[in-house]
Amino acid sequence: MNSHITYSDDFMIKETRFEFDNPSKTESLFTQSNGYLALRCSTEEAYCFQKRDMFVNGVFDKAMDDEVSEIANLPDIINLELYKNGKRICLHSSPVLSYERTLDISDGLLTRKIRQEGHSLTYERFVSMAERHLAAQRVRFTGSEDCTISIITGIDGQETNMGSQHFHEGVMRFFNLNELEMASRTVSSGVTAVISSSVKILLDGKEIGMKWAVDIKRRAIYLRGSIDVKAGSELTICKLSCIHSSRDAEGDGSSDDALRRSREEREVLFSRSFDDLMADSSAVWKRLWENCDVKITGNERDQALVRFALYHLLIMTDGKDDRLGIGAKGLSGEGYKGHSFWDTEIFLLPFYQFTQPEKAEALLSYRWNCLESARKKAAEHGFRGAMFPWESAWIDDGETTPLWGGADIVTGTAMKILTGELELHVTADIAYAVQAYYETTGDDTFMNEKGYRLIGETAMFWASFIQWDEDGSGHIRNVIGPDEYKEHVDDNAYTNYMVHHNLKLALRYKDRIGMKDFDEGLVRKAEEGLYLPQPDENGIIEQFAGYHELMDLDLSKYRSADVVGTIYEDYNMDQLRMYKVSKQADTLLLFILLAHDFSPETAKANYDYYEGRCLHDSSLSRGTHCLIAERTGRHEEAYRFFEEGLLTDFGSSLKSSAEGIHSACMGSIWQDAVPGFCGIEVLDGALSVNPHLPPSWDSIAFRLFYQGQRLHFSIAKEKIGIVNEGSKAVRLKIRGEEKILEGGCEI
Ligand code: IFM
Repeated sequence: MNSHITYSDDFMIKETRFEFDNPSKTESLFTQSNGYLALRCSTEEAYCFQKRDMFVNGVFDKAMDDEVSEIANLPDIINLELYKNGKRICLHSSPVLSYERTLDISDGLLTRKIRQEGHSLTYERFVSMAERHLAAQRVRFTGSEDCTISIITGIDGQETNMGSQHFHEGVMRFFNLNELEMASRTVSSGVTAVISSSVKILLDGKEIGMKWAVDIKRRAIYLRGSIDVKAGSELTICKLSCIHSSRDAEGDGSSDDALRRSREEREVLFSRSFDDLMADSSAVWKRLWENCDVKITGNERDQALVRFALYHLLIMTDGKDDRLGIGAKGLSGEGYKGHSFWDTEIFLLPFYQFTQPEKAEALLSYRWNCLESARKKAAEHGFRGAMFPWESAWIDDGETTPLWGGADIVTGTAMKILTGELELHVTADIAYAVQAYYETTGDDTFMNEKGYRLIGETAMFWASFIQWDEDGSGHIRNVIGPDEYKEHVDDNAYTNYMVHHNLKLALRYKDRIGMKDFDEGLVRKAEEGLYLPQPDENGIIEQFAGYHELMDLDLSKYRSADVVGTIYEDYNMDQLRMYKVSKQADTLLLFILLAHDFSPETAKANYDYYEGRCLHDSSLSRGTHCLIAERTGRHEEAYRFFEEGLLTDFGSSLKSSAEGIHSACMGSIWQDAVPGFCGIEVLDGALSVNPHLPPSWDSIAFRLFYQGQRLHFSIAKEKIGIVNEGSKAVRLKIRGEEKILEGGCEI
């Protein structure tokens, strides 16, 4: 367990000491966001190695021609430096008597309390859940002697994305001598961000007029002022900031409009108090937790870390703008450049469709809004239908996978990243997710407007992509499956089965697809002829054609390493192709996603065969292994994978989350705890429940939406209680037994 970040089951995550050499882990884990605006948890006063990031979801930009579109790091608003009698206050300035930084994940309030020789400080901060453009900070200082406190705080546009500057110099100005404004445009996407901050000073709770000086520098505007503070008096600095962009869904797209909205809204917001704004935000948080909380009794650690995952799931999207996906790191860091992957459809959507179906709908609609660009990608490659990008940013950015990655140990150059070209299964994953969403929600409106068409467009892509052999069999060649340690493979089992599912869905819905160029004949040929690798005499489904001929490798050294990807220190991608070693769950995913197409014996045999050959070098791996171990009766192993998943971000490694938390892993934690250990799935038009709780859990309680009805579950070892809080009946299957639960009733 991590030594400097602790948890408790009352929604508190605490940092007990500041990690000067590695501040980034806390910055990521303690990220605050409302799904639109996000702040990494950097401190007000600057230290080395910090990665200050502020993001507005959807503000993507390409800094240079040879780079890809990425989420742009906005000018920093957090900075707030204090000087006591001319000496800068920081954790080095006088002995620290006590320190703690807490994130209250029930309402997103961050508090840092420092007692130092000569004074004490309390820093508070939140990103409002009620006002999506607002971030608020408050600092309270009390000294043991009379002193003069000088304050420097402002908007600093000198921040970059690891060196790439996404913003022009912009226009900076101030109003009323305590309100700053910076409006700047991204260099290639031309999005204007308007950032404004207002600073108020209070002495012993009473607002005082402060004589500020304003500094305008290169890409930065600051307020500077000093005040005398008597011993024992409390000085409060309250900084409210508003961030708007010309990409905001509610705007008209122009810079002028962003500026106008910013000025209008902040006039109201800046007149309100920190506490008042916080109360509104807390009320929204309360409603979110009501639907999404998972209460576990018997195991304090699991309770706290499941909630920690829920916190991140609640802040990575607000579902209010269907032009936005979820980044692989949410909005908690620059890792993966804010891009969306299949992580959303396979690892995150189950959580949203069961707890906040409107967010799931918005996420699938994001793919819908990317449809034109996906059709373009297919056409450019000579195919039909829609070919979705492996990495996706803004809706018309198209494929955004970078071309170069880490070091190639053999060639001495950077590794070429081929996923953007070859990892195609995302297109079938999207179709899968559309159907899963439909089965859970029964949302006909979405299906009629977007869902059927998405299934048809994706199926058309595959039907045109499949290669035909003389014997009439169809093949999917030269791809990368989920296991990214294997490039240029043919007939990857995961891809082929998911494509087959996509084709089957398209045929099932053929009359509703509403797509002019849907070619039923071609889709049928593909569905009938696509090669599906079958279990061999040992029950094993070959991961791809030729996998069985590969050599085994002793993986113990890599499997026990503290960090992922250490195999790259010994092998490059060409060499990895020769070995039975996988980065993450690949074939095994089939026994979760298409579980009922395979026998339990096949699932077991494949789990035994592939798990030992997997390095779990992706955070997407353990959650899947937990689910399959659970389903195949390996309960202890399932729980071990669950624990490892819980610790992916929260564990002791200081580096693992430096560039952001792992969003898919957060989704997996929920999937393991709820669908996994409670055995929940939609089966033959009913919600099936078949729990097997880990030995250390006494009970679990949570809410789910199914077919538009909110259900409350309370499950103990031998007891399953379900209340239908909705008004319509739902079909359930409890431990295999069918039951109809009327609205307002319980069992
Ligand atoms: O989508 C994943 C992929 O499966 C493994 N590498 C990281 C990506 C983003 O999480």
